[in-house]
Amino acid sequence: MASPSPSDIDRLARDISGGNRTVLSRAITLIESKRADHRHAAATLTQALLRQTGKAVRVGITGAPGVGKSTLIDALGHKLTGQGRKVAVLAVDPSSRRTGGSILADKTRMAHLGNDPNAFIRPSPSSGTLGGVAARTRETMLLCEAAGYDVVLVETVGVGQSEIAVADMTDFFLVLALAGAGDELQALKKGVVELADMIAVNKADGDNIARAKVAAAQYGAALNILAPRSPHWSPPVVTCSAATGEGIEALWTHVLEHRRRLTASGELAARRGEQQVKWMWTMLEERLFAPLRTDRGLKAALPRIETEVAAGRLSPATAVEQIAEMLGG
Ligand SMILES: Nc1nc2c(ncn2[C@@H]2O[C@H](COP(=O)(O)OP(=O)(O)OP(=O)(O)O)[C@@H](O)[C@H]2O)c(=O)[nH]1
Ligand SMILES: [Mg+2]
Repeated sequence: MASPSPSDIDRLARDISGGNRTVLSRAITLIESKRADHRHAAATLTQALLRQTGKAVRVGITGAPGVGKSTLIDALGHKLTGQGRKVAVLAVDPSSRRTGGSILADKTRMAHLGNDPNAFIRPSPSSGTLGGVAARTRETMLLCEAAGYDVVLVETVGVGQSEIAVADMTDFFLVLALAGAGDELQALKKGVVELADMIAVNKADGDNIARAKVAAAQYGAALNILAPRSPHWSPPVVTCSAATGEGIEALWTHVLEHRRRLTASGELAARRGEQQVKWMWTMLEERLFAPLRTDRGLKAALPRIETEVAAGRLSPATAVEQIAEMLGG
């Protein structure tokens, strides 16, 4: 892609505000680019659109692989577009878990939304550090808001730190769980539950309904002993079936009620302000650390320096001096 001129960026901004999906996709590619001139153009673009952002209901959705996140997003998203909403679906998946074909995989799993003119599905940026991938997704979310999407659903698999990044870019964090197999305790151990604004035990259909209800009761008991994330909200535990659609409407009602309460108390605005500052630091760190990952000389020298430090031949302080010198000060 050529380097966009200021007038190109003006045009991009106008077309995005007008809801042009092709241009939105192109602008996201700009955001995901590693080229410095693209980064600069992307930053100018998001700044130009900033006033038109922030209006969406931002929901993060996590849960173990296969718990039904994509299926739930498809069912919920379809319901919402049916109510006249415009829904953007994004993902944060920095692992190489998905290679090639990921768009296809997600679009096939999202049979309804994949063909819905009021839905926009964009898979996770595919490479980079978690901080970098998540920052790109957050900027993409802003562009989608400027393009008129008023619900943004961000999927992330619950196996690492990516849940925290997604909780930090959304207003409501939904943890999906399953009944049985000690899953309840695992989720608790990983600390994901502390971030949850709601837990939904999915696949509550067929023979599984009773077991799902038992699991929900266990989660409820576990949540009771944790300090809630907000003084204005006790995270509910519900059961649902993304496959049959049972419980999906109720789930959304909780999201809206949460929003009503946190808006009234001023907590939503405060949370978003804190998130913005946090992202500034994440992106700054990302930028300052970039030479460590890209500079050839440094990349070659770092393993040796590490070995020397580990062996006690080089003090960490001297190592830092050496690295800083190579970084140019
Ligand atoms: N019975 C039943 N099956 C479901 C339900 N939701 C999802 N599934 C099935 O579970 C499997 C995994 O669903 P996905 O929606 O792809 O799960 P995911 O959490 O997005 O998975 P990853 O993206 O790989 O982490 C698919 O075969 C779905 O059809 C449900 O509510 N009930
Ligand atoms: Mg999925």
